[in-house]
Amino acid sequence: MATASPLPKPMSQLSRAVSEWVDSVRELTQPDDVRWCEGTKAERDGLTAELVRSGELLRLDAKEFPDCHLYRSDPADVARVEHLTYICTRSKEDAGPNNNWMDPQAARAKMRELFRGSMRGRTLYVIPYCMGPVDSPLARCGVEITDSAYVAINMLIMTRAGRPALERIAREGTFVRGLHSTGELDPNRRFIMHFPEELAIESFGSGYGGNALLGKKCHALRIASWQARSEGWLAEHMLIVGLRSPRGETHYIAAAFPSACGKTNLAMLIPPESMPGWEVCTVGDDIAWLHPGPDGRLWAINPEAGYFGVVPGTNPETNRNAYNMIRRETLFTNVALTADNRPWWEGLSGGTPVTDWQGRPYDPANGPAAHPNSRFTVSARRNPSCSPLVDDPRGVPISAIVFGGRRREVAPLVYEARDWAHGVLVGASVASETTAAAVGQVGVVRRDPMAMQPFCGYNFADYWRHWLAVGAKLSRPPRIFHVNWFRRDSHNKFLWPGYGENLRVLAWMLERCSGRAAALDGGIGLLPRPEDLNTRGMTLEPQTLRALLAVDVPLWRKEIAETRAYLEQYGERLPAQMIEQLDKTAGALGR
Ligand code: GTP
Ligand code: SPV
Ligand code: MN
Repeated sequence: MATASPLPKPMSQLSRAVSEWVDSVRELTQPDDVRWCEGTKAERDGLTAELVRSGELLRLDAKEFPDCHLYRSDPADVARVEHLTYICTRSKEDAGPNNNWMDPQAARAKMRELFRGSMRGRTLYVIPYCMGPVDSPLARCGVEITDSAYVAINMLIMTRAGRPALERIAREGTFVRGLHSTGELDPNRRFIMHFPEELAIESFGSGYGGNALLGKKCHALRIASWQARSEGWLAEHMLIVGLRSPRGETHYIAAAFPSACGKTNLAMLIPPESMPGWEVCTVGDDIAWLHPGPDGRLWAINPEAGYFGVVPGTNPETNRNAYNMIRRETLFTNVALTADNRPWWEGLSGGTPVTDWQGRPYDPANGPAAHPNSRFTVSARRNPSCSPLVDDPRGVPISAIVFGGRRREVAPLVYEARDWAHGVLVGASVASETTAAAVGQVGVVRRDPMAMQPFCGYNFADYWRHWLAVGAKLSRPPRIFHVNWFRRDSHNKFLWPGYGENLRVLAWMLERCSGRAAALDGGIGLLPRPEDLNTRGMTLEPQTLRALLAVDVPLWRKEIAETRAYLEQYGERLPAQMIEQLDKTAGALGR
């Protein structure tokens, strides 16, 4: 006799801890309705259709951009707000000079008042999610509560969200609690608070990106970096890319560049035609969780399931795959429109913008047509070079770690650290020109250690100590490199073509990893000689390549003095090894 399969349990009954939390938030915020997200495609399509009906989403030209939509954010809510982002630990020193700090009790009280009644007239969405493959021991779960359907749709694309995540939470009993409300979008009533000791996030008054999609920077970096320290791993602002050389060797590289400095592009790199036989696969484009493995290597998973990428500059010439990826099933935020309802942004060669990102008739006097921090949200599966290993619960083994910044001078195209401890100093010394990814001035050089300045959930001094400790545990540590794709000449032109051509630099790194390539000691670290880089098929003047690989000693002495002054701010908590490594470099450059 056939037995009818039982109806699945309602989501609200799967985890008592989650339900009780939802009830308490409901009481505080007073929503009209509560909806638990199952994580199905039908659910996401339904939410999207609702937002199209309400006018919050605009359907784009179905012929050229099928299943693509445009969302326009509030014009004063277009990027991360670092000055309103806080780490709330019992001890202020645990947050460190690198973070804004608030006493946890004071912060909770302040946020309680903001959240009180904030969801009246709105729907509360409950989004259980898993950062990483749901069956991976390296993955971690969270639940975001939000009153924004736009945020819910983004989370459904960016994470493994829904019933399987909630089932894992019910089994494990722990999860990160992320509470979000858009409030009135008043910049004076906007705060992004983190309580790492309680695994909790409270975000109010913004609906944008890293401020509101709490699985991303808030959970997978700020809270996870705190968890990672106590559990012996690393949560980093890194892409993960796999490279198969013509010899048939596959290596994985993890690279940390500050926001809007080229992670997505490097993760999706297309080999130049003059480098036949190379294959590239993307594991992740923004965040990596790195664990020492039983084999003495470092293993990485990408905790995310989608890309929240910078739109301007994406085109068939810079990256054909990225351009094709966002021509279907993509949610655009703050791009411009052409007369035939196609999305438009700076850097596209065809099309003419008629409506700017704010929905006004386009007028160049108002600035760029698309916001410089306009973004696409798209499933990683849409990436033609997506690695089949994205769902592997073990992750991938990392051969090289790369740090980089956007520097018009000083930093050469590439150099290699002497060893792991020196590599930690190289990472800690990263400085980069600011970009539109965060509110504030663009183009000024600031310190951004490991590209984590906005994202490290605890004191950088403790973080570098932790990096040193993780390295000491690895019998086969990755080699560590530094790159700079953004060096410029006296006419302000980029010296290096970048994008796909960056493979030439990665290829040298892999030759170093295999012990086949030579390097010169340049004082700051090990550099390729011009002839060590494969430049076949490139039009690059020999003097340009020499300039790209030059170490300007007086400029570097100044850089080292600045790094020293920066590190000294961390006082007694700074590991002595950091200054020892700096002294070694200073000594090598001569005083
Ligand atoms: P976040 O999502 O903010 O973390 O940014 P990201 O690090 O992923 O940067 P992304 O790859 O989106 O690139 C940011 C901007 O830099 C885009 O406008 C790119 O077109 C440009 N860019 C990326 N790679 C290169 C490069 O190698 N050379 C040059 N000149 N520009 C690049
Ligand atoms: C970044 O700023 O590094 C991003 C975009 O990746 S956001 O999600 O806003 O953090
Ligand atoms: Mn990023």
